[in-house]
Amino acid sequence: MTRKIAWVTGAGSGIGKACALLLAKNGFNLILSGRRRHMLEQVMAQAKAEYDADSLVLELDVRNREQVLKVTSELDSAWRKIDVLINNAGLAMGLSSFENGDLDHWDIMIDTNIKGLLYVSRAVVPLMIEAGTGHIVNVGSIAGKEIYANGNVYCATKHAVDALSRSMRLDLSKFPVKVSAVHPGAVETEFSIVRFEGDKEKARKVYEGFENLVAEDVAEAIWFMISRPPHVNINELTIMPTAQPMAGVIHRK
Ligand code: NDP
Ligand code: 8X3
Repeated sequence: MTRKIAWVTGAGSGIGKACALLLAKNGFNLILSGRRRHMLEQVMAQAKAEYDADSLVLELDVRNREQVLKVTSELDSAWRKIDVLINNAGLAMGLSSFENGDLDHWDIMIDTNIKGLLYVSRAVVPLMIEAGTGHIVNVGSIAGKEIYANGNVYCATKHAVDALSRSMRLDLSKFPVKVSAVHPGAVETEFSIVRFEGDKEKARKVYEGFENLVAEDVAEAIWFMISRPPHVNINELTIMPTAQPMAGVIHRK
């Protein structure tokens, strides 16, 4: 049987990497995109060695509209029937009260989390419509369901992901293309290291004194959504560490 194809954005680390490997384990070939080619190539090698999955590595910044449209339109016929798209690439930058917000950080978050997700989706959706099937999973956040102190613009971008997920589902279900969203709480990945611009000590403290989620927890939730039969769509799923009952509240020992 031919293997299905999943495109995972931001596949070189964290949740994206865990999704890619779990999908490979479950019989998918992979399109792996992100800006750091060497990280993607490591995932490609692991997916091949452990699960005999083939991968196509795309060094791609989701903010680059022309590049996103170009690489998608130039996909070889063997890679054009994309069964699953996981819009995972995203980031937080900074954790400042609104009046101190860094405008460059705001631009990067808006360009990546909202516009990047839109560019990739807009490029891939016609291929799914042509195939008459497809499933898009948007990685939102608890920050897209609630707000927390100093989360301001990151929360706004993830609220946009939530609204877009619902809008995309409304518009695309007629083809039928499924759209789901997963909204995780705190997951220890490169997320906080990126948020604090490489300050690993500050990032480590975010996860101190409680059991955070790991990337594989989120990947398993996403796999549950992807593996439902054609007539079932999991619209959204919020997944939190038990010690984090809501955004911004963590019970630490
Ligand atoms: P990571 O930093 O480990 O992963 C983020 C991935 O996104 C990286 O692989 C990065 O790759 C990629 N990426 C970032 N910017 C771009 C860009 N402009 N173009 C292409 N790829 C990009 O963190 P996570 O795994 O935690 O984050 C994955 C998603 O999960 C994000 O959308 C995040 O907002 C969301 N999330 C994370 C939570 C957490 O607590 N960790 C909780 C809730 C949601 P590269 O740098 O090579 O491009
Ligand atoms: C990240 C979730 O709660 O760490 O999207 O901000 S949280």
